[in-house]
Order: sequence, then C-alpha cells, then structure tokens
Amino acid sequence: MTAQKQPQTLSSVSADASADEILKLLARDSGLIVKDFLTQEQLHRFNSEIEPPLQALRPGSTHEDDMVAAFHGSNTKRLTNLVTHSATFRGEILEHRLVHEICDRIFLPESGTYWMTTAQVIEIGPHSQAQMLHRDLENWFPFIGMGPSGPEVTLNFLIALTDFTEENGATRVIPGSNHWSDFEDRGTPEQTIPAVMNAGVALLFSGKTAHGGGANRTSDEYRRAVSFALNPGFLTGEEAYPFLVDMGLARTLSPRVQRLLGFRSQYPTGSPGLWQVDYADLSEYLKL
Ligand SMILES: O=C(O)CCC(=O)C(=O)O
Ligand SMILES: [Fe+2]
Repeated sequence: MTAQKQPQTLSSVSADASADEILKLLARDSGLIVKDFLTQEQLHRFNSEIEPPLQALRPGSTHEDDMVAAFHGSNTKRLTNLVTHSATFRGEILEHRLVHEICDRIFLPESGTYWMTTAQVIEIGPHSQAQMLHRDLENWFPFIGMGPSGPEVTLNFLIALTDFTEENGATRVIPGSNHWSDFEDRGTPEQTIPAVMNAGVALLFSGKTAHGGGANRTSDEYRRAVSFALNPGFLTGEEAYPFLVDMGLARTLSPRVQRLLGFRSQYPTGSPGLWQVDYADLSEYLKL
C-alpha cells in the first residue's frame, strides 16, 4: 500500500484555460475538473438526443463474466455508439477545442496519432454499489507493469450530464495515483475523493489514475455521465466504430473526426502507418 501524500481535492479550471495549465495539473494530480465543458444549451440538446435510446436500454450487464458484469454495474445503463445516436456528440463534443489541444499535446509527441476508444453514456441508478477501483490503462495489460513511467495510453473526458453528488454516485478518484510505483495497487475507497460537479462540467483524467464510479445511495436519482476516452493509434479501442457508424454519416464528418473513429489510417510514432489499405491511407480506399 502506498504511503505517498496525496492532494485532498481536485483542482478545477475553466473551459477557456490554456492547455499548458491543464497539462500541468493533469501531470501532477492525474485528474482535474474542467468547468463549463459543455454549454447548458449543448447539455440539454445532448441529453434529449440520448434520452430515447437510453430509455430503450435495460440496466445491468449482459456480460457472461461475473467480474465484468459487476464492473458494468447491476443498475447501471451503458449506452454505446454515441456517434450514431447524437448529432451533438459527433458534431460538437468530438470537435471540442480542448479535447484536440490536450490530446495533440499528450499523444502526438509520445505515441503519434490517436483515436477514440469509447464514448458511452453511463447512468448509475439508485441503490448501486460503488464500482471497483481500477485504472483505465488496465484495458491494455502490458502498461500495468510499466507503471508511472509508461506512456499515456488513455485520457478520459468524463462529462457530467446530471449534477454529480457524493450521494448519487459521483466518480471517485485517487489524486496522485498516477505516480504510484506499483500499478497493481488500485488503492482503497478511503483514499478516493468524489468528483462533485454540476452537469456540463468534465472530469479529465489519465489512464494511470485509480478511480471508479461511486455508489448511488439515493432512492430516486440517476447519475448520468458520458465517458469519452481516447488512446494512441497503436492500441485497439473498446468500440469498433467503423463497423457501427453508417458510411454515409462518416462522410459528413471532419477529417480529424474521421481519423478519431477509424475511417482514416493511424500513424504511431516510428511507424510508416497502420490501419491502411495496400500501404495507402484508408481514406483513399474509402474515397473520403
Ligand atoms: O461511471 C463512472 O463514474 C466511472 C466509470 C468508469 O470508470 C469505467 O467504466 O471505466
Ligand atoms: Fe474507468
């Protein structure tokens, strides 16, 4: 168990903060709050677009593995394929200035081009237990062993779509856990602090940060977020977006968003290109 001293609060910045300031806090604490990440108008529009598909979902996991099902949450809804479900997501959130600035600064020098691993709504219903603590880099096993000195393999912009309170399941994070020498150590609930924030605010955190969805101890509140995460182009993402998004819709997206979704090739550092067709960019084959 780590004895390292850790900050007791998460720093917060405004959405017009500079990338420099955000990167400094991210490196120091492994997570921070970005206020007004979405405008209230974007928030309402996005919430209304996802409402029908979310209503059609049943809570709980269909996964056969008990551990994974518990991770997904027994009274939690997870709505994937947001690119198809929401014009606000694909046209505005995927184009968010900060997302591109931060990801360019973190991934490009270290790992090369990056793409999206998942964008999913996570709605934690009443009477839910806390999710087990984890680091999102655990999706890519070798990086656990590399510990803090490994590359950044995933950044998560977790945007509150309803107000997050400690009682209704605000995400819990362990600030500073990006620096722990042993990433097998996921910390304990006592070391976590809740990311209490209003709807429209984002929690930005590193794949090296120990965290988990909080317990929803209310009897009638639904805590809703979108988890929007990106990773270097040499790693496989959670969602197979090129197979989910209609080709006609993909053609309407900007080139950088097409790359984020896997409709263009990836150029990891040191590689002449991956995810290609006949050693040419996938976008030529797709006639984008
Ligand atoms: O819902 C949350 O607050 C966090 C979810 C999460 O960390 C995950 O599913 O990886
Ligand atoms: Fe997570």
